[in-house]
Amino acid sequence: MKSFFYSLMTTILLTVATTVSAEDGSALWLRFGTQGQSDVTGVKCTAMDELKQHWQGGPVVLKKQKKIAKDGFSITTKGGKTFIEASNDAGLLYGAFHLLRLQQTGKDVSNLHINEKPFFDLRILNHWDNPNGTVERGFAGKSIFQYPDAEKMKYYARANASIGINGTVLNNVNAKPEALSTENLQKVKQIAEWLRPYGIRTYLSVNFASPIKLGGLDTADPLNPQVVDWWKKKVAEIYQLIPDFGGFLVKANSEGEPGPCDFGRTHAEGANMMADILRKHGGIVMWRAFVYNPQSKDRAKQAYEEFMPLEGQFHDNVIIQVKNGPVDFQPREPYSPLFTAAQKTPVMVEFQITQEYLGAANHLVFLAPMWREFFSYVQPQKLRAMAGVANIGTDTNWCGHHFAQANWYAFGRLAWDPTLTTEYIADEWLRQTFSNDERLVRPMTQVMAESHEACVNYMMPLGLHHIFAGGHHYGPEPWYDVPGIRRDWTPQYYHRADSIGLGFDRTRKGSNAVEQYPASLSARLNDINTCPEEFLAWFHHVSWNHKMKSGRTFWDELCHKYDLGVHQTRQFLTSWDNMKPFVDAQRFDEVQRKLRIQTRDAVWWRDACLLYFQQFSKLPIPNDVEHPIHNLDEMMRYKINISMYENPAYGYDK
Ligand code: GCV
Repeated sequence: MKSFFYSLMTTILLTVATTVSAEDGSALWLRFGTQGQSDVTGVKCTAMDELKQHWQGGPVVLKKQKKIAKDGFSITTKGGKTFIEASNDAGLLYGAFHLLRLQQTGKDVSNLHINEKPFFDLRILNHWDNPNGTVERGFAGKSIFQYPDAEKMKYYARANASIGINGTVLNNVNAKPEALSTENLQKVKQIAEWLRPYGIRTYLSVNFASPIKLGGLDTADPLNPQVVDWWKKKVAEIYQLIPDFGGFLVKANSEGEPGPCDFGRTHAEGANMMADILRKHGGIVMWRAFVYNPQSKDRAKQAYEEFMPLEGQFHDNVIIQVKNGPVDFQPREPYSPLFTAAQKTPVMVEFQITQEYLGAANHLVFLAPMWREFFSYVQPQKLRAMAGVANIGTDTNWCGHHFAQANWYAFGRLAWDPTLTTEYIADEWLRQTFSNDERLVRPMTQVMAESHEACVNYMMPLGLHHIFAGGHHYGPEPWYDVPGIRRDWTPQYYHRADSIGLGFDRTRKGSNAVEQYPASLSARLNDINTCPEEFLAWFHHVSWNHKMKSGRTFWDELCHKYDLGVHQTRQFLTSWDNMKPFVDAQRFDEVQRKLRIQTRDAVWWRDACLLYFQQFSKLPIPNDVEHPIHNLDEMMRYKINISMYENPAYGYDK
């Protein structure tokens, strides 16, 4: 009896161990398991190393083929062999990772005829990492570049290459002049050497006043010959160390950062000065359009107002980097009108992978749907490149939340092919990261696909925006105000709640931001009856009794949306609870804990916002909506004390 019991236990333990082995998320989606043992011949390059180590199928031949587009590849099965062909090493590497992805996701690899090429030439991460190791809006520990080591950098490079990312800006756009110090450039050289074999070029954010702060000059005027000379020497020094250096990313005259306007020059004059110097080395300038000042009547209009008059003035190696929306990475924004208005200025989109405004590394929010929504308005063909503010740090699982890895992954996949659907990317990521078991893949794809809308529902439905707590942007504070603070740094500036209704009037009778959109869209947005309801309070001051498509009043709809968001997150938690048999213990527990935080935070958002807005609507919360336990005073007293460099250890706990 005893021996039967022991053998039964051993069988059970072995079964569990083989189905779900211990994992901590550090492997990301590159969980290749047992070593490859295949015959890989042809071009000796990084692709060959990857395949030799991880490919478990038949013989592979790597070949150069000039006719294939840069970074593109073909994979073909002929006579029992798989041929990967590309015109450059990076293309071979992308082909190798594509083949490995097919293997990992359980696809048939016996008869392949694949041709792929990236949609965007430049697929680049922006790290907001500071020299002291903090990461602005970083929720996954410290900077991976503070004390970089070969092993970590190689893994980072492999992960990026596996999804086609080919550039990285190593430091914060709020750049310290020291980024260009000789000491730092030596470090950048070393990092560039680790990344180069994986097709990744290195870039830096630069401080426009560097000639003053680092060079000791008394001006940084871009038309001053001494200033130009300083930049020339600095750029030459960089290229001597890093011959394939990509170029500069610049945040100028924005949120207190210096820029050409400080010297009476335009953004074009500032950007062109740098671009002309970088051109002969093959470098570019990514010049950010994230500019706004407190005097303007509408922050959402400013990037357009400052950059449209400069149409046609930027030199050809300058790209204007525009955030996806006109304000600032809100849970949902309409697209920035600069994308459709700019005809002569090359533009690229900046998405935010790190969840500054989407629950940090505590909330499961898959961002592919949000980026896909952007592309439903802005044709990818309009864009030169795609940048994403990274969510990567020193945390064991790289991104703070296991599911936040999916956003890094989705960014790379969409930069490669912006037509990939949310479900396709989620499915692909889940299979590689967790398991090919349909019992996990199907329900969790659904959770991921719904998660962005759910977050919008419990944070800022129906076009609401920027009603976050001041500073850390984690929780709700639609009431946030501090004597003397800039109005555009307060939620009231955006929500405009009063006894009549809620929302920012950006119609022709209001700030007229609608005018910045193409005529037919502008007319649709301008009319409260045709404006998409998800943008209603973005473009209109909506009366509390406005009739919605559902037949409810606006107030009732608002209550229902907030409540729906709460119920959706609870459903996500239940779905995850059911995943226990298919997920290793550590990752299961860690995700479960985060989902519990998210469900409580959703209640916090709903109750705080509804109680606050109810003061203005003076209307009851409908009976079929769960009612708050606490009163508004209690909600307003609740604070989380964190800085903009960290993830809250837990969220709402009342
Ligand atoms: C890097 C927002 C963020 C800042 C960020 C800025 C930007 O304001 O809160 O942390 O600064 O955007 O994108 O420059």
